[in-house]
Amino acid sequence: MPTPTATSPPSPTEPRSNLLGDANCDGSLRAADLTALVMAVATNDGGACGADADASGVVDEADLAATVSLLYGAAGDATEPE
Ligand SMILES: [Ca+2]
Repeated sequence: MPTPTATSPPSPTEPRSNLLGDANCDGSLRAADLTALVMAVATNDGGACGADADASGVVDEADLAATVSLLYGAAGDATEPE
């Protein structure tokens, strides 16, 4: 039986994660992505997968807010003041 050299994609239509906010590339959006994004911003490494949550082309603090919105809802009850 052949042994795969890399982890198999979870779905044939989704070879790698393009999910916005999926900063840790695990294919789902959860609190761990926020941690991964904080590290990406802090280390200025450009992030990976969906780290550029606001699709601006750069991974920066704005993506933290965008990821929080994706995670918890932009119209949640913890909205920031204008
Ligand atoms: Ca961005």
